[in-house]
Amino acid sequence: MATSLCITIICILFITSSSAHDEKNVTNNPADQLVAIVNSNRTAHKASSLGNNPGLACIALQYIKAYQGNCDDVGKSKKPADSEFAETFAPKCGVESSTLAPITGRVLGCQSEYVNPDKAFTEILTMKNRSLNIIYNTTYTEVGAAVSGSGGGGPYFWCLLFSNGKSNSSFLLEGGAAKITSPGCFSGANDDCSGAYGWSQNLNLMFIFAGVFAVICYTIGV
Ligand SMILES: *[C@@H]1O[C@H](CO)[C@@H](O)[C@H](O)[C@H]1NC(C)=O
Ligand SMILES: *[C@@H]1O[C@H](CO)[C@@H](O)[C@H](O)[C@H]1NC(C)=O
Ligand SMILES: *[C@@H]1O[C@H](CO)[C@@H](O)[C@H](O)[C@H]1NC(C)=O
Ligand SMILES: *[C@@H]1O[C@H](CO)[C@@H](O)[C@H](O)[C@H]1NC(C)=O
Ligand SMILES: CC(=O)N[C@H]1CO[C@H](CO)[C@@H](O)[C@@H]1O
Repeated sequence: MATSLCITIICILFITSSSAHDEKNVTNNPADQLVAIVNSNRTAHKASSLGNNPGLACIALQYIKAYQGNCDDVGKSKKPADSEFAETFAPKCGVESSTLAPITGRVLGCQSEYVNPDKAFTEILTMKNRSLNIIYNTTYTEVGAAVSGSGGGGPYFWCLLFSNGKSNSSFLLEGGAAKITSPGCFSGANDDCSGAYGWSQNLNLMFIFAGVFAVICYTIGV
């Protein structure tokens, strides 16, 4: 009895640790993973694959921050005004104002628990059919994605911004790199980012706990 329980736990441990490893290998950034999911779903729906623009993605992170961690405000009339993109979000990122292009699509989702980018896409961002219509719109050329917990934990916001600006010449960053405005991750910047801050620590804690459990098991079982 104790032995089979032990084997089950070891199996679970093995599966969890190997899937966690896979996740790290993709690009180590949930915002980049989300862009990859969006592009694969777009091409499956005969829409083009979009450029992953770090300037636009950094603006997406500022967009999230404008909600100040209030999940309940998502989908209500409290959404930031269009003028804030140019007046507040772009300067915070160091996006050159002369390179701003129209933001023609935005999708925002929020949930109290951290989920992986696949789940975020299917459960949070595409829950409403209206969001899918936005994501599959054929007029875009670029996308920027961001994910953020409001400092040290949930709720977790996921944001996609779309634009029809010219690739490689819109949302350009002063000095070529976005100002890092943690907590949070944004896509296109080639940086490792452990997603919503606090999540990886929880995962590690879980491993330590499971490890202790396995040792106890071992002592009882054999
Ligand atoms: C999006 O793509 C993923 C993987 O490519 C797939 O599992 C999922 O069903 C797709 N979702 C939609 C809404 O097409
Ligand atoms: C796609 O987006 C453009 C720009 O926002 C909009 O004018 C157009 O109606 C959208 N198309 C669809 C099919 O939703
Ligand atoms: C969303 O679209 C699918 C098929 O396109 C339809 O079956 C479903 O009822 C729609 N859901 C809502 C909430 O409109
Ligand atoms: C943008 O830059 C990338 C890499 O520098 C290049 O591969 C791509 O062709 C460029 N796209 C356009 C539209 O100029
Ligand atoms: C960035 C990184 O570590 N990429 C690796 C992911 O895993 C594949 C094969 O499993 C390697 O070929 C990559 O180098």
